Amino acid sequence: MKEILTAPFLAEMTHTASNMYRLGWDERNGGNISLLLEERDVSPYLELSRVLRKIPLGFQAASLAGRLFLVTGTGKYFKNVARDPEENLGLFRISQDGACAELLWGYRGGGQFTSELPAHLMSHMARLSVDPANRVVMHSHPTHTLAMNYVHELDERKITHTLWEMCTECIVVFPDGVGVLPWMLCGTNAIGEATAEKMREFRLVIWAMHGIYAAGRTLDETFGLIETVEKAAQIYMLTAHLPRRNTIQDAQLRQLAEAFGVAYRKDFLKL
Ligand code: 2HA
Ligand code: ZN
Repeated sequence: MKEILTAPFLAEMTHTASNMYRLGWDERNGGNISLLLEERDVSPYLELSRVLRKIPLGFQAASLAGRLFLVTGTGKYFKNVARDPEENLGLFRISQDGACAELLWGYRGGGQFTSELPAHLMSHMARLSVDPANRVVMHSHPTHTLAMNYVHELDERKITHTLWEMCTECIVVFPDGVGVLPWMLCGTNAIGEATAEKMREFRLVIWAMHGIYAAGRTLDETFGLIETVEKAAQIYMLTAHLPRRNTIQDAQLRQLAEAFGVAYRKDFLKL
């Protein structure tokens, strides 16, 4: 067996968590990441039949039975993931009955997966049903995105439109727009189900006055989605209180989407 700390997927996970912390998106234990792995990626590093312990999920994930996930731990700080991956991350398989996580590595000292696992696994199920190549779900508390929640209407069309207007490339990066959930109690199956419902339509979902969820095929792509929204939200917050002299017009947004060949939410433009 090769040393798991040398696995590329682990390096990428720790690097991503460190970057999210560095950008101020994940204070204290804020934020969580889940990465769907293939058996062939994990088998050089772990004996897949050796289950350390079984942790009940508290919900049904039957359509993910047998799938492997690397997930940040509950109560753990993104700040510490790179320094001690085995304490702060866990790698588990969903049991055949879809009711348990079979821990194969990590959560050292009796830890367990993030309290937001319902939102993560339900979002994986939703995204896989529209994009079989989806591998990542990421949750974070990016500062300007959150600030914008307090001063902008929390309407999907309006918030997406404002974000698209803030940087030329936004409509190319997230042509499908940003979904919005009203404030809800976090860590519950209910917010998980609501997030997953939005994830059928959007790869980005704002949790009002809390943060954002993103889904994508790679850690880089998913990180980039949040990074682009956060950049646009920062520009909005830098300019919202000033007289607006210029803006990107809807016809120009359409021109961009057409030039880059992206399927965009036409109903989010006024043309
Ligand atoms: O796990 O961000 O939403 C910490 C959180 C909860
Ligand atoms: Zn959160």
